[in-house]
Amino acid sequence: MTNIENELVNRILVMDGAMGTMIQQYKLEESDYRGDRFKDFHKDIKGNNDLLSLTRPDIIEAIHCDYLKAGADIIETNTFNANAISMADYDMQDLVYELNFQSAVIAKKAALAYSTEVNRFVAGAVGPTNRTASMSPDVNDPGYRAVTFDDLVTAYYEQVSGLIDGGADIILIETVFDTLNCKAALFATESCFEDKGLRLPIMVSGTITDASGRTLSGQTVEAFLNSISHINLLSIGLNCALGAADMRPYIEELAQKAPFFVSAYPNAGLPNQFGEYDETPHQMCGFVKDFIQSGFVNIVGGCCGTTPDHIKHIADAAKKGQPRRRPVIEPLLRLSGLESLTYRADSNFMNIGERTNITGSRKFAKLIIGGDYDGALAIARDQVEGGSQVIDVNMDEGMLDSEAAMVKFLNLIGAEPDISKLPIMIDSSKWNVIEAGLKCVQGKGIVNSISLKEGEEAFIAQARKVKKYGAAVIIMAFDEKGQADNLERRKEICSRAYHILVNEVNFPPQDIIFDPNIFPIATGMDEHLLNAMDFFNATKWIKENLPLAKVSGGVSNVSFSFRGNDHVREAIHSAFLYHAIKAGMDMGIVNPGLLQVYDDVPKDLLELVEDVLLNRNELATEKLITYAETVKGEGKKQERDLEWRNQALQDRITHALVKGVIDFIEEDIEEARLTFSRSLHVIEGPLMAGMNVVGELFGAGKMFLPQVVKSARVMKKAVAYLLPFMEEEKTEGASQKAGKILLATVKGDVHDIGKNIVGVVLACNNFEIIDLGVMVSAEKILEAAKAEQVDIIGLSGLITPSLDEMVHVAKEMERQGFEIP
Ligand code: B12
Repeated sequence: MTNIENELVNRILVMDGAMGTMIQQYKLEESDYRGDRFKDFHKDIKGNNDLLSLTRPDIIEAIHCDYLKAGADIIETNTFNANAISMADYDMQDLVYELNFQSAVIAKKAALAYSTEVNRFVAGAVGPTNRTASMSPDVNDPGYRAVTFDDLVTAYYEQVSGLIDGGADIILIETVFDTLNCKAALFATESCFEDKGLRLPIMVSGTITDASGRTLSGQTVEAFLNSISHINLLSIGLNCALGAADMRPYIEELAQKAPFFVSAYPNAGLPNQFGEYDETPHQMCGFVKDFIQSGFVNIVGGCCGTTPDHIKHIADAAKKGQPRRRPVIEPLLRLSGLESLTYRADSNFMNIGERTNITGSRKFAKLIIGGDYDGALAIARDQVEGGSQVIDVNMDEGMLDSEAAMVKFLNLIGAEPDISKLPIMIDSSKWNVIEAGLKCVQGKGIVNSISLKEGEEAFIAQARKVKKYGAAVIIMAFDEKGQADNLERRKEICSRAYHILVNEVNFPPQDIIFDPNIFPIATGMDEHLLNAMDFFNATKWIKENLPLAKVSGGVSNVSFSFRGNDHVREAIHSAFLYHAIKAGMDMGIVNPGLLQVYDDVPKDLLELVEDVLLNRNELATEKLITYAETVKGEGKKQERDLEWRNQALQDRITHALVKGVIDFIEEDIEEARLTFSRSLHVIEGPLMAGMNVVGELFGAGKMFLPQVVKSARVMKKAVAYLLPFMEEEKTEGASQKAGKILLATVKGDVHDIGKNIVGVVLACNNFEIIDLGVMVSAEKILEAAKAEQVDIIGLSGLITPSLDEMVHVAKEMERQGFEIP
């Protein structure tokens, strides 16, 4: 443990307060900024506060000393804007190294002078620059970027180099409003450490810009955390924008989820209409004390508007408090786009959308080659709406500058929040395309793929880079001798790659995903007889022997021999996935349009398919091919097969839900309605029964998310149909309002069918319903509950983490003194 880590285990450390507002008090003029050295400089430089480290070091040192006297343990260098990109505004980019070096020297001198009783530390402050790498400043050109990842890395490298050489103890990347800028700063800092042969602790502090609870570039707090957790940070936290009061829920979230120490240095409240901060030291300290008492923080301090007096109050509170204990965080695969995606054991199979893969989708290829990026984006959006949880992007096409196409498409996706909320899988067989893609995504995505094909050296170099950019990785079972085509080779290569990654590269094992090669079945060649079985067994072996590693694969490949025969292909995909998931397959690149519900595959076809997959009899391939001849091209026709319309009512409703067939649901629901005394009973009876079948199939790996999305649509249509009848059946005589109920599906959960039904039923019983929708944070729920003065709060949520979220809401209710149920 480093010196500062030791201190943080034992006590809460205090950061200093604002530099800018302190400088303002000196009422400096242009001549002060210029000093002797820049008296003839060709541009106005008043306001370039970082320059004062060269022209008025006395003032900067005095401010540091004021904060140290007030009790700051960590002081920040006067270098917030001392990078080539921001300094270009003053035409002073050539001074960057010197500015950082001198600022660190000044701060270090002050810190040492005050390190008599306790250690004081210097944090080299690295600001966000004045440009954003993941957003376009031009509304007419959303794919444009005013700064690239590489520009930022160059600028940050120079800055960090000066800070280290000048004696900074910590590198502090702060006021992060765009996580891609932050990732570039982390990349540069790591490179600088490598080149100098040393390591300093790194602190990162983001900023939540408004009530949306997101960064300026649109990430939630957890997505931000996931995006930068590839670096072993000293601390993560928040500063600036919000005052302490509004920062609370986000600091609380970091306190629960971050494996690092947590810092908070808010502004002195929100600015008034003159842009000044009014929160007194006493008021601000009240909020900070609450952070401390709640066990949220390890480092506290102040940002805009805070003064040595604020810091003195905060330091007094910190002395009396206990530091937050870092929680043990379960090693799960944690990805992010604008939102986070955590893969848990009970997450079921993870679907990776394959339609934005130029090698797999002719339609997408045509659009990209024809330059129709809007059309290509529409395909990506379709994937999201269809239930994909990760979007695979592949631009490997001979006719194309794949690197440029990857960058352009990812930048365009970045401007579409409804798509970029998901993590991205950057898919290419060319390393340069992968690396170009990694420089465009602010979230934590997945690289698909690297392998031992070109030997260990290249593999290690690429894996190190993937880790440094902060992505999970798919490893193809491929080595110097070729692609693994039997069980033993799959085991040998995956095991070798795993041990290199974990032991030499220090790659987090939960971020390693193997693709043990899905090869076509029923090719007619003897050496392919075990293609599916070898994949299943390899999957099982990987899950049992390579701890925390995951298994993925490109599913469409398995049915390659039956191109043009969608009926058979759909059956093969469903049966293959059923067995692969049972063996432990975690995720796959799938075309939801070519998937059937396992239990719905005609029994004769299923048997033939499984005979081939499981290599159960010698004539299996021949039989399947013969069968295939009889049903050629029938894939889509199946849906129009209306045989099921002759079944009993419950079976028809279940069929419609399981198959996602929306066309007849109103007709069937009407029939059901006439047989029940109340419309609600149709929901509670046949519809719930149908949904339970969906749930069972989904849980057993026989149905997949894109199909469940369709089921949900059918269910919603059925409920919507019943709604007017339910209103008509309102409890008679109860004309008075029965009370006001707030309903919400908790943060992190999208399930709302049940909640909506509850809302309808209650409304029909004369309750007034305030429905806040899905993914609603505790703060929003309680804010609305207060504003609306509701009588009851009703929460919904169906996934395991929602239980914790509900507990959290209940605790917040207690803390805020709610007395309603
Ligand atoms: C439909 C569905 C979806 C749809 C949701 C669409 C929508 N707009 O709601 C989609 C496809 C989006 C979906 C996504 C996922 N799902 Co889902 N989903 C289901 C499914 C099949 C049915 C849920 C449903 O609507 N049932 C019908 C309604 C009417 O019943 P209900 O919700 O239980 O509501 C009743 C009561 O609970 C109660 N109630 C509900 N809310 C409230 C509120 C109040 C105040 C009160 C008093 C009562 C009440 O009254 C309702 C009426 O009786 C269930 C399986 C199941 N059997 O529950 C899985 C299920 C809930 N999903 C599951 C999973 C894993 C997921 C995903 C994580 C999958 C993934 N790999 O990404 C994602 C989660 C995304 C997220 N962040 O939330 C798992 C959860 C496992 C777990 N323990 O965590 C389940 C159990 C499936 C399974 N067997 O594995 N899912």
